[in-house]
Amino acid sequence: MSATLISLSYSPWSEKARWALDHHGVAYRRVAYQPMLGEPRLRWRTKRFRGNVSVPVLIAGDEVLTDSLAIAQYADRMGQGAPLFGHAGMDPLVELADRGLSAARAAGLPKVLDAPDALRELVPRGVSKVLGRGLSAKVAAFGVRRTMRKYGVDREPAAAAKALRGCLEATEAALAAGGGDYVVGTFSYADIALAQVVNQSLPTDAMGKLRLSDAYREVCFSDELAERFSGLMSWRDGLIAKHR
Ligand SMILES: N[C@@H](CCC(=O)N[C@@H](CS)C(=O)NCC(=O)O)C(=O)O
Repeated sequence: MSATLISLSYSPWSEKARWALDHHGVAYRRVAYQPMLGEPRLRWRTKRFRGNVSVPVLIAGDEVLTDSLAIAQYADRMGQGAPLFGHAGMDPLVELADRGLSAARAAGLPKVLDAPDALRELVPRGVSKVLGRGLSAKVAAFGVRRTMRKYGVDREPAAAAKALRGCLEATEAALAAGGGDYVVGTFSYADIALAQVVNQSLPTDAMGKLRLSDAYREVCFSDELAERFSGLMSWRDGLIAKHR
């Protein structure tokens, strides 16, 4: 029986897991997670009745993997493709990507709160039809505030924006040291993880299987950042074209 991946279509953490599984040709059934509404079922399936739960989650036989890194390592153990782990120098870069994604979330969510269209796009279509535009935005804002509390996100995003910029600079330096194509010289999970940071800070519509809404892209995209980090955007696009 194939594994089940519970994931969010627009989440970079979910995309890291999907990319690693797909790279290795590991078969899985995809179940869409709905924040808030899906939480009781997620708790039941993972048997985690206390504390925070998040996606992606992979259920493979008796194994329940509740973290994107653990799922990618599982894919490396089970799969057929070239190894994504075990390359010299990659661990600090995977950690850099973790910090970058947290910073991207902290920089992006407060902006989403001020963008009614981006908020409405978070509500499933069937639900927003029933609620109407105004109420949909209110319900989504409630969900976004809850996510901000859950992940300790401040309403003031300046520090996060600075941390995100630092992460992009460090990615650029790693890429130069790795020879320009891959951060450790060969395709690895560190590339997958750092490409998500680039996606979250400079989203375009060519992002492989990650589904960000148009309104969210508009909220997060910055021309100044795009000009400064155009090389990283080209790198991300090339990586997706070749490996996704
Ligand atoms: N450590 C986790 C973090 C995953 C994470 O932050 N997931 C968020 C992604 S948006 C999530 O589940 N959000 C929905 C929620 O918290 O309800 C991993 O790398 O898998």
